[in-house]
Amino acid sequence: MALNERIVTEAILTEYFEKFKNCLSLDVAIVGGGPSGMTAARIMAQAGLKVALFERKLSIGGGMWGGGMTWNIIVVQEESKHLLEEVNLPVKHFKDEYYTCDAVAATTTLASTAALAGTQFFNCISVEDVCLREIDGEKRITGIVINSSPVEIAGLHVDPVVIDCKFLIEATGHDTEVLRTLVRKNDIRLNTPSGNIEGEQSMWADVAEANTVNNTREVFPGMYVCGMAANAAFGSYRMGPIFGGMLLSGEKVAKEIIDRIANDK
Ligand code: 48F
Repeated sequence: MALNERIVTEAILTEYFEKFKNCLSLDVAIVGGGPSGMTAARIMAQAGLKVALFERKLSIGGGMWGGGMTWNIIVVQEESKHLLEEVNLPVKHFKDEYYTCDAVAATTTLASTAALAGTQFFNCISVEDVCLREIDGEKRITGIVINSSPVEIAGLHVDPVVIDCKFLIEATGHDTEVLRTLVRKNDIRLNTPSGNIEGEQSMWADVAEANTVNNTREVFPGMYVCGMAANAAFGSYRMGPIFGGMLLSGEKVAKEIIDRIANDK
């Protein structure tokens, strides 16, 4: 039978918009497909939550593809290597508490295991704002405002659409873009020492790695920060090409939200 291009188009349209429609009301919307967001996505999807991950770029993976300075090897510490091993990634002991893994294998496997666990991926979509509501006298996040990345990149004046979520995970990395938009547009106070975004500091890997996990928390009702966004929100250091803190941060945010949703039922 001759190939029918119209059916190919119909298949894409039908399946994509069915997926989109099924995601109009999420348990968790993750913004940013770096190592912390992908790890959180996998663990929450495995726990049966309805999770979607929104990534501005075509490729999922954030800053993990290039290891350090494009030398595509990542380094993790002993206490985080289980998060690579549980998705069957080969992890090699280097020395002392340091382990290495191929950056491309790690990035593709974290994305693949999250997808196969049930995470719905929306790449090439930018989150440009959030929805705020006053519930029981408290303002909280109730959704995300999304647009097509090509629309954003071209600077076209096209209105976005909305997806509801019980929780939003801000995993946009160093720029904390979604949190910045929340603070810029609204007269609100964050759960940080100053009530504002504290800002990322220069390189100090030892302190930064531990702080990434400590700073992974609810920064505003309904919104958690993880990965580098957690350090930027709560004012800690950068750590460069060591990825253990990112993976552990994704694990922590996933477990906290799984517990919150279970307790709300
Ligand atoms: O920066 P990124 O990899 O986040 P992460 O999980 O990991 C940080 C490390 O890669 C590295 C590091 C490790 O030691 O310091 O930098 O904290 O990934 C963030 C992703 O979010 C996307 C962006 O394209 C990237 O892939 N992103 C940023 N803003 C938006 C967004 C947005 N508004 N909408 C959708 N995606």
